[in-house]
Amino acid sequence: MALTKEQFITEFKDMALRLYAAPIEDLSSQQLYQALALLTRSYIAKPWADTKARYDEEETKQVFYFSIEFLPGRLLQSNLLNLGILDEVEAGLKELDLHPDKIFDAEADPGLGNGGLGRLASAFMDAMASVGMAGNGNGIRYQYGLFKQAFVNGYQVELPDDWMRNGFPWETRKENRAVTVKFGGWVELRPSRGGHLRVIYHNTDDVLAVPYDVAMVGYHNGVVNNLRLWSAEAPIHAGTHFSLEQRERINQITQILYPDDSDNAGKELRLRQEYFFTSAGIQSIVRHYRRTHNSMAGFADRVAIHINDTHPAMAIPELMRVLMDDEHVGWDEAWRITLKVMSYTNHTLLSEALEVWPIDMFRGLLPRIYQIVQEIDRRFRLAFVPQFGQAMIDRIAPLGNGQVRMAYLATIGSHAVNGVAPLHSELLKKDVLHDLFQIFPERFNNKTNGITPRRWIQIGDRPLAHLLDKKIGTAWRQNPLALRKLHDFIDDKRFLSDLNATKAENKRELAKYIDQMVHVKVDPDAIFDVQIKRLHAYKRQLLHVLGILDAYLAIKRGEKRPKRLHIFGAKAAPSYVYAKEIIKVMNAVANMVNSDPEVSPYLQVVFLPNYGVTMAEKIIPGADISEQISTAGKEASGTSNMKLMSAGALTLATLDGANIEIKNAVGDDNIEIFGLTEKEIAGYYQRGDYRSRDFYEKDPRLHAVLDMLVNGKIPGIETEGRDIYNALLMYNDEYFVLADFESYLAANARVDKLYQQPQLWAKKVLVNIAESGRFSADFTVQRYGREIWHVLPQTPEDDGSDTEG
Ligand code: CR6
Repeated sequence: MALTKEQFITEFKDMALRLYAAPIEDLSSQQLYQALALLTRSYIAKPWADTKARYDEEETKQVFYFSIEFLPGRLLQSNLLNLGILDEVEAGLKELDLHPDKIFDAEADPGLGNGGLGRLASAFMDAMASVGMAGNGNGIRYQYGLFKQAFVNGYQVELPDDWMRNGFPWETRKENRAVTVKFGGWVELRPSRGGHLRVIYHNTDDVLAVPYDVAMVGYHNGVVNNLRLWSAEAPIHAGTHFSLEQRERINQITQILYPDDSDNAGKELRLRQEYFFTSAGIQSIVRHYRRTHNSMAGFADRVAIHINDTHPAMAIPELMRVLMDDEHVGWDEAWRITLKVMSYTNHTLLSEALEVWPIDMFRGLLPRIYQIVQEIDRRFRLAFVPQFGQAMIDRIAPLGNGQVRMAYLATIGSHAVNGVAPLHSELLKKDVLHDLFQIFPERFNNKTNGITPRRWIQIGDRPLAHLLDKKIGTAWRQNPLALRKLHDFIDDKRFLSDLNATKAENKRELAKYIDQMVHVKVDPDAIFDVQIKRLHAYKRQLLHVLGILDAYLAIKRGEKRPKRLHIFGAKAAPSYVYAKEIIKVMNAVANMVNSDPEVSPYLQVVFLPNYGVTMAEKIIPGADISEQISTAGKEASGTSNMKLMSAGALTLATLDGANIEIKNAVGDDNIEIFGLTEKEIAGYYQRGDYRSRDFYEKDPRLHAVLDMLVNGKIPGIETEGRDIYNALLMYNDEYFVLADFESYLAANARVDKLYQQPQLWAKKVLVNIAESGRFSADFTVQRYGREIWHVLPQTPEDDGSDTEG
């Protein structure tokens, strides 16, 4: 859109006055933010309505991305950027003597997700709008987002995240689009006079699902898509009164986000949440379709529904229910439509994260859905037992072991199933979904995750963005593959030193931020070594900590090393005891290191509390090293690896998840790889001959750092140090930390050496930035669009990627 600075100033003052009956000089940052957000929203309203009208008029096939998590990050800057008016607005604010950053910082970050999975969903929303795809989100409007993390005496404490306290100016309540979701009770099936089945519900608990829509603004293309978040309310039936307790129970459904990452929270409330937003989404999609069509026959040509992990897998029986019970479609036709509409992404190989529900709970809460799952199960067995045998079908049928097995249900009811990086997609076929792959090989495919460089570079890393504009023009802002032009300057000494200077500037900014956050003065000339992601044993923050302890001991012995600053950001699931013990140890190590005057000139450690999207925007531009050190075969993809690479950090990595593709993209010389491969680890499992104690006994450096966990040298970790020590030595180190220790140290030593050669380092930075474009989520959603959702032409344009597995 076009907007001059002068126009903006007039309209902004006007908006502020209307809202607060006061001149802007009298307003708080929060009030200025609200006024600016509302003004921005007013610019979005028309293209939002127009986009919707156009989709309806042209009968565009629409994608609905069902996800129990979204992590959109702050929206003000991103919306201004995508509208094409960020520069004008910032110039206008400055002319009014206001600080744009102060206003942007007043925005709450909606933490409606745990980690990578939720952030991916939001990256896809931004990408779909930006490539002009008709893509809508469907999720939950949690009253409280992921907990706010604080450290008390080094321990994680969880505080409520009251993110809507000041309201959420980007949402629009659509109470006229509410639907009713039914729980519990019992169902009666009765043949009706017309010959079809009549389903009569008795004694159900009804919940009103009220949608709140959030605009998803495309980048410079006038497209505005919709993210629909559902809120649970008591229905307004004439004659029915709800007690306070009943209301409380209903409101609870959308009150909190389950804070579990890579773990299955098998709780009835979670099941309620899942059915709630899934049923509401399906009902509203079908209702919208039926407004302009008098049968469901063409539904699958107009609608694609994507199941982001299994939390919305109930979309399959729910669509069957609506098709059969409400629309009177027969089973076979309903199943044909459902298969064509549904597709599913798996995000994990960890068995503890695969969702299963006890049949009793499932049947009690969702009697009609259970009947349909039973029928899916029955027909599946009937169809495939003859060819594949009872034993195999028993293993993978939707119902088994007294459970409803969601990953199997999702695979059986979708026409496409994908993993999120080539290794992960291969392992799905080999392990977790192996038997189903035998039956439905054509459904399996890979779609490597992506990120949105608009947020991470254009907004998050302004100094780099400007340097790029100056050197290679602005084409990369529209098409990140244009970053490859940087290769032309690999020998341009001036540019290489500009790259280093840009990083140095970002590191000074980050140092200030760290000081504000945790009151530690860090040296901006140190190597900034970053690990930011959820705390999980398989991600091996612990390996990183053991590396720090080794450096500590070396410095104590008088060894000189280039200075390193280790930066951590990580939340642990509140019930994940081991992860919280690791956090305590990390904080204790940070304290010990930072307060030791012999050590801190060479080594510092900061653990920033409450990591989230907004904090990531501050950390990533200042990173020199990106630690991606999960046990090979455990990290499905990772996405912080892609973000950090695009900011020119060098990846220190195991051959896991998308690290492998990063390596293929930048070449072996521009990444530091270490550790066991997935195959080697599988070998240990098969033979059963991993003995962590052997590594402890034969490696004196390892011996020394492990002893530090229990010998009192690190103050305050008596219990935690002992538990971790035992996990590594007595319980045989499930994640192969000890096996990878030596090669991890060697890789770190190579990094230290490299960093001594600034020009060589800058070349590696350059290659990483240059090759990061392929990981843009714009390309990822286009691949989904062509190959899974069939909303884009089938002819693949060359996006220059070799990421298909
Ligand atoms: N925890 C994977 O572990 C992947 C994201 C997004 C995860 C991670 O490797 O990048 O999904 N899995 O695909 C789940 O959440 C189940 C994650 O974020």
